[in-house]
Amino acid sequence: MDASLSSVSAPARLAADGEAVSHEELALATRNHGLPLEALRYDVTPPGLHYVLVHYDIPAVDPDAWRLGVDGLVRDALSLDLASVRAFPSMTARVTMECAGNGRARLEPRPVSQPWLVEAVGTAEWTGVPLSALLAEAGVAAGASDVVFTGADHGVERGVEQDYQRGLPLAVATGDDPPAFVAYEMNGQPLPPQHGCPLRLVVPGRYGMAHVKWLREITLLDRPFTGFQQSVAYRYRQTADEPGEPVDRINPRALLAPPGFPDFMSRARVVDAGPVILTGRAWSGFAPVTRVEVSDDDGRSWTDAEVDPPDGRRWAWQAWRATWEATPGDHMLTARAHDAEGHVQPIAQSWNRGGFGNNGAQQVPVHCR
Ligand SMILES: Nc1nc2c(c(=O)[nH]1)N[C@H]1C(S)=C(S)[C@@H](COP(=O)(O)O)O[C@H]1N2
Ligand SMILES: [Mo]
Repeated sequence: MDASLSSVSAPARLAADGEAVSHEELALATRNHGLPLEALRYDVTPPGLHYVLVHYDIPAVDPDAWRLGVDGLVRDALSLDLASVRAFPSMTARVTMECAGNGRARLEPRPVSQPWLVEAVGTAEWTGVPLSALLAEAGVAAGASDVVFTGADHGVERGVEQDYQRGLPLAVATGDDPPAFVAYEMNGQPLPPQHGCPLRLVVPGRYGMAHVKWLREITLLDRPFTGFQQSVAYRYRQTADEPGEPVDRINPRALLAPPGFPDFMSRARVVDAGPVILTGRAWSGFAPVTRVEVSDDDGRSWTDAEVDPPDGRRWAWQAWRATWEATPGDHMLTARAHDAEGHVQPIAQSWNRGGFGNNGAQQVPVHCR
């Protein structure tokens, strides 16, 4: 590590037994807000309620001067202004995005980083240009196997100064399933600053870190990208020194829109006895959700909810609902999702050093009166 940066950029670490969330984690948590869980009622997350995760700063951007480069192993390198990007045939897709660190704060020991509970998720209607169209225009040269996407934001992380960059195999970048695309609109409006204005990558079904914001360069390589966000961060590891497995697809998860009304501090819910309609959303980056179960006794017994089919919106969350006969007393509501490839959401968190891909079931304490 550069000696001048070692004083400001700490290595990854685990919280000590019983160590509270620090001011540093709180600073990250206030910058990077989650979806208020009641916003699960909207199929498309309204502007401002979609979760936000920014590693460094939101960069200063002049959309009129913006250029998207397509270079590396291509026949004709491109430098496109926004009008040229918008001139390609467009596509629109409703896509659920979730941060790979969702669930991290409940792990024990806790990986010290952005302390998400369960709310690092949102669904937007993104409009843009399929990557395959941009790459066809540039002409992919022989030998190209991978693509690296570079954002305009710059920072230092665990001592490594960098532009935010992520790679994808060419087959994923240009495949139809899912179709990766460069978006310039979110919910029918130009991208807001925090979501990547003026351009971002969208890779449906993949955890958030793949969806590079403030996208300024697309570079074709003849080998996999091995930069920090690919090879150091975003790996499933049990120990600090193993290479680990890459974090990639979104694991299945169901979330409940908390019923009744909340207590200000604890967020515990209050409902009246009798039938309560439970609703929520469920998604999986592997395959459509086929089944959601709910429990009012913290996962000891389960009942099936009714789940909406994906209805052509394969990459968006699916609504579900169930009627719960609430009886006086305290209950712990949970839900779990199953997908068409047989992935079942676990009740307990599965631990890894970065706190990634944790889809342990949500717990919603409810007091019924
Ligand atoms: N350039 C850039 N792109 C980025 C990030 C970033 O810090 N810089 N964060 C990534 C991560 S970790 C997530 S979870 C998503 C969050 O997207 P959102 O803020 O639009 O919800 O953006 C990804 N794209
Ligand atoms: Mo993330």
